Amino acid sequence: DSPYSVSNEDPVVPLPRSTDRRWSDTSVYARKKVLQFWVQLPCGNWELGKVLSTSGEESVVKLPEGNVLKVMSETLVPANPDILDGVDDLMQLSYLNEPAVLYNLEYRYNQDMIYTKAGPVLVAVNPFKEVPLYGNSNIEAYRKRSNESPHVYAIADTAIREMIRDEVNQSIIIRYVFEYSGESGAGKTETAKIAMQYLAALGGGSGIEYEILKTNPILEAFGNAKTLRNDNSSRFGKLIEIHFSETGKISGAKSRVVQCAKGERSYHIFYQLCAGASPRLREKLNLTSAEEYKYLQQSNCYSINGVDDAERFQAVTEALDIVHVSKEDQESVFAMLAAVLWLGNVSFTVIDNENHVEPEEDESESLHSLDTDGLSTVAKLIGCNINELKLALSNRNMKVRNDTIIQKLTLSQAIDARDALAKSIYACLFDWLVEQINKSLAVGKRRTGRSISILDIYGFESFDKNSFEQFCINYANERLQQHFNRHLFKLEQEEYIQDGIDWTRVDFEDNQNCLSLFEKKPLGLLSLLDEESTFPNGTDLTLANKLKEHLSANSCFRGDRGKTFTVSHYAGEVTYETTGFLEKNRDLLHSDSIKLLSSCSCHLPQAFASSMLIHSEKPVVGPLYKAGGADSQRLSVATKFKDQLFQLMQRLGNTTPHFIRCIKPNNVQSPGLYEQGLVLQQLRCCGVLEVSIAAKDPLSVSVAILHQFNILPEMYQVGYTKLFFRTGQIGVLEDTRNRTLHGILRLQSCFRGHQA
Ligand code: AOV
Ligand code: MG
Repeated sequence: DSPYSVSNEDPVVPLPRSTDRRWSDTSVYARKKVLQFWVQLPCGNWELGKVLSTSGEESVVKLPEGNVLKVMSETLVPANPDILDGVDDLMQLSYLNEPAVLYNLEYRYNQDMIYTKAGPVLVAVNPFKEVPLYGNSNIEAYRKRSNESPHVYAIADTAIREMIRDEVNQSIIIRYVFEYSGESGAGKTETAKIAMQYLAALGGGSGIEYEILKTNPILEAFGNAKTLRNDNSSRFGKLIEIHFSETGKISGAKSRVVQCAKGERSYHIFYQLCAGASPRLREKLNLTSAEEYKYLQQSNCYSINGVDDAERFQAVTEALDIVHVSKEDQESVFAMLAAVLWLGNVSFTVIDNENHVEPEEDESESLHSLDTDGLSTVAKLIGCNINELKLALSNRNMKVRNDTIIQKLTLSQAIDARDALAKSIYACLFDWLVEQINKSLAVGKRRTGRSISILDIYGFESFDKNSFEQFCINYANERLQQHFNRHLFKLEQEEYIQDGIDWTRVDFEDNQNCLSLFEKKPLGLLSLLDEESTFPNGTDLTLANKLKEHLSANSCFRGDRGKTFTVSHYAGEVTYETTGFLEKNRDLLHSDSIKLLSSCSCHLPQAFASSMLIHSEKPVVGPLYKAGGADSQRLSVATKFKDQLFQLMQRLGNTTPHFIRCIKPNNVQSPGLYEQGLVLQQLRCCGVLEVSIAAKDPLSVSVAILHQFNILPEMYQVGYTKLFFRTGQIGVLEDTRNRTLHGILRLQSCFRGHQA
């Protein structure tokens, strides 16, 4: 049902735009016996065709269904011989072009071979179904190296071996390329778990590996949410570091999370708590069903297909037991969750002061709360005085010169204050949990061994409207991309130098310019944002104008109309709107709310309050906060994010990286559906194609091969397009080739026998 129909008698002449990387001279390929070509149909898909005849600049091509069409010869792209169908490594393809890569990945995907190498990078195409590639017998096969097809296990295995051999820490960096329209669901988190599974199986025996695997259900319950695109979408980035003792046993682990609030989401744990809490806990927390809570009503979806929330809740509490979070602490955690839910139900009404005359009041309106039921429950759960809670949600202490004045909040300010408090409690709770897990898995003082880190983090994002969150995420990805580029660049260089090949450097795109745009001080995006955030009169518009005024000289920056500006990221252009930037960067939580938390009788809110202030990392003299003055002691959100990112990059900087790129073959989470256009878009953005194609200068590769087979340099000379051999050398090469091919065939038949 191609949108494109041609009759056999009357060849249509579609003339697709010519691009580079295509060939121009059919006769060259005729001599090379290229029989098949890729033809791009107007819909964008590629099809294999045979050239029937060529005249002038045009060729007549026959498609598989028998359709015949006439095309410009220069638009034809050579296809690989059938024998190369489905090779393990894209680098083995004779013709490494976009349709060849697409076809190879699809060919493998259709046979459940979801992993393929692209040189040093592992490409993983999400199968959206169970594939028989995992579990103990497969782990064993990779451990023994009896299975060498590309796999996350193979990557993890290489990481372990290199860690031991080189005594260097390793990292496995899992990323998706570019999210255009929402949550990715490309398979990063699953891939990270598969890698952990392998490491745990190999480094087993100390007992701690079980604990490490149990951190997954906890972090997912508290950090993941169901979204339109992914039933288990991660709302945080994670680096888990697994430590090994000198004897190769796992000795501990540490997780670092990078969080950038992605709006109000309903995390799994809320539904699990509502569905799975025991009657006693329900009563204690005054819990009702998920449908009763405003925060959970927003998505209007209370269950996930095939998931039993009550069962999951039991699994989470068991996992918490295993990582040594005491039952008491677990109850405190659940109390915080209930407090967040009940906060969402606190509502406000505006009352007219003319009817309620209060002498000191000079404003015409003031707020009145509210649903006292919710309020008193929240106060009870966090252990504070109900009146203080009321005040924190409806007033703000402001410091003006040496006086403190009390300002009444407007209705929308009060709603913001309430939501900010709920978000902060949740964010602190998540950080607190990570800290508890880390304590439980701590390596202790005998930290003599090495580690392997696994990074599972969101990729570039570009939505219809891009705000502060995308700004932070894309900045992080720009940094990771540089890490990736530089590593591959180094690998390439090393390989050629090792082979003694005088290699004119292939210039890898460097994104330093874009990073400088973000990081330069004082005139970079982050500095200017922070500066504007400290001005009380700063607005989204003044911020936008300021950026345009100072940054237009950078070629990665473009000032657009009004509040928008565009950044040329590595993966493409993204247009940001400064609406909400300042508020989000200042962090809406007011000192009154922090003060409230620190006054609570429960230990968790107290701990949250002090963690918020200590984060300022400035020497704090005197009381931790002064009324109205605390904001100045807290870091901006962007700066905090940047600090977290730098810590993370520092960890990664000292490791040998291994890269896995997750590819999403369709947008509907369906098995067996491979959309060429979508896959190609991802391959193009992530640099896999560039890396492979750049590395494949045929002449250098040929010379490298000769070197590998010990053909001495005096036995040949290198011309511009050909190698010239001394007499007799070709025979030697042919022999070598026959021997090698035989070896490979033997191996392949062994392997097939093994599989059957
Ligand atoms: P993500 O981490 O990349 O998305 P996930 O790892 O959560 O994506 O994968 C999404 C879904 O794809 C999973 O829930 C599985 O159903 C399926 N899946 C992924 N990998 C595999 C695999 N190897 N085998 C079987 N099914 C798989 V996000 O965190 O949303 O960016 O935000
Ligand atoms: Mg994920």
